[in-house]
Amino acid sequence: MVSRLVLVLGDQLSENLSALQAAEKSSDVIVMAEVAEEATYVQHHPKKIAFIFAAMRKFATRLRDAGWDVRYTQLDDTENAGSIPGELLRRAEDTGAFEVIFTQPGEWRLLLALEDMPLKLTMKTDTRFVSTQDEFDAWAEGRKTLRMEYFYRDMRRKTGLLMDGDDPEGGKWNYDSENRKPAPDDIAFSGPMQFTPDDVVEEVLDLVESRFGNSFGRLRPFWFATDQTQARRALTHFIIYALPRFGDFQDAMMNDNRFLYHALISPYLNVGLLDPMEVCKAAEDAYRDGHAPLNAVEGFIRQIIGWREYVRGIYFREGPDYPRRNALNHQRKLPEFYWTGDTDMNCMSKAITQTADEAYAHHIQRLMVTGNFALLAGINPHEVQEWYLRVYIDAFEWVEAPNVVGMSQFADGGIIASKPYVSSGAYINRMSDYCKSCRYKVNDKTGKDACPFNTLYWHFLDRHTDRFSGNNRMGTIYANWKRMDKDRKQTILSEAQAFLDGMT
Ligand code: FAD
Ligand code: DLZ
Ligand code: SF4
Repeated sequence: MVSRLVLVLGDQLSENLSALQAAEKSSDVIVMAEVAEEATYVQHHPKKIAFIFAAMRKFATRLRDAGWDVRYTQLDDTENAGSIPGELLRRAEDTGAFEVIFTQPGEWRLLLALEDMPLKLTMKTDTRFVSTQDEFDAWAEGRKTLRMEYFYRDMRRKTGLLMDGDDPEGGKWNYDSENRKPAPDDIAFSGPMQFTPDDVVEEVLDLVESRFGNSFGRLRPFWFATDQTQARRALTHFIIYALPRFGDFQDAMMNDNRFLYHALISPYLNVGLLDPMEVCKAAEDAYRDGHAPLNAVEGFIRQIIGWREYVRGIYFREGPDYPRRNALNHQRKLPEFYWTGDTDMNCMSKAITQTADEAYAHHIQRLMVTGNFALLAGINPHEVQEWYLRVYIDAFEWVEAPNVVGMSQFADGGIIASKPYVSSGAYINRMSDYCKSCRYKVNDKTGKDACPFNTLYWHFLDRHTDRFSGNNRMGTIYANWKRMDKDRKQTILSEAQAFLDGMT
């Protein structure tokens, strides 16, 4: 007699998952299911669906090899109930189980659907994070502002990573000021480790092609790791060949190099093929062995035990309405070129085309190109949020929504960002070689060739004067705007408006 079902979701592919830890191999049954509802609640990039299905199938095999009874449903199985709750109910009927153990899912949507089920539910904390939600909430309680930097310092103390007794290694907590070098002439790193699809992956690719082939994005070539061994090899490859220069060029962007010195491990971390502490310890070892400098290793570790943990804390603290916030009341619809890359703005075209091909763009492309443009243009943040959730292989709402709604679009009213991440073309020109091959001229502030980021920048600041002119980090910018000649201001604003009006 089966006593309980144990749910393992597509982003819970870790042997140390709390639900598995709480289960009995001899009597419990694991439920894993490829379901239409998860594959279509947004129209994901085909690479993302393929990655998750392939990794799920391989993880199921691993669990079976370890002696678990796994009931796995493939997408095209005729009895597939189409949703996670539906599959649990079907398996409960088949097995006679009336209790489900599950680890807290990473999205409110699914958490609320599971809580609605007519079965006995035992939800376990997701222990694959450095911080618990209770810890985060306790840290946040009573603070006027929730700046990541202070949370990050607590995580350094908690983990002992890059600590020298009670002090930060090297005497400073944060080496970001050393990590802003512009795009170099060339890159010595040949990119992330790529894997040739095996039979399991090929079968999934055929399935995804037939069912989701018309979605935004290219399915093939597909080279991502789909199991823990491969993901660990990809991590080692990054640590050896890219980490030493990760810090220097973390914010740079290049026409002919899509990955620079980035790790491309977010999909592996987010579905559980890599553990955050394992990743950070590998990076710290590289520093202690003299292989990688402190600015690179600290910058890398901060992204993982700082930003990654912090955004998760914010997502669950703020509640299910967070992804729909719109503090700046931006209502413009997402322009069509976000789906085609068909725009004369070279930076946008490059970031979008790359996203379609790879289901990946690095942080600064997401924040300072596509995100910056959407914010300047006043695009509805919910449409922007859905776009990011659809197009990136690493997108799960707990990490995607705070980055988009909070950090990038300022739509949470400033919980995450102390000021909006907006810039004119000058920033993009400084950090990339995009402007050299653009039909617009980055140094033109007005006129038919002027870079649209230049006029839109002032248009944004002007229309949000009431909200931001008193922000002490934006005082100089507003003083410059105020000093500007009235006619020039008018020209800038009307050119920006004409650009917006011409956008479809
Ligand atoms: P690297 O640059 O090599 O960094 C190493 C790791 O640090 C990443 O793998 C990631 O796990 C972590 N990390 C870095 N920055 C962040 C961050 N801001 N928040 C959380 N973790 C971070 N990351 C996602 O995992 N999923 C998303 O859906 C996502 N959406 C984003 C949307 C916007 C608008 C922005 C600005 C950022 C978003 N990020 C997201 C954060 C970041 O861009 C990606 O984590 C990173 O680009 C992944 O590539 P990488 O592994 O090469 O990262
Ligand atoms: C993203 C995703 C997709 C595309 N498909 C599945 C699936 O078929 N089965 C599954 O268990 N999980 C899938 N996932 C991941 C879930 O959407 C994810 O677990 C929730 O959004 C919570 O983070
Ligand atoms: Fe982008 Fe403007 Fe540079 Fe063109 S000139 S690449 S639009 S920042």
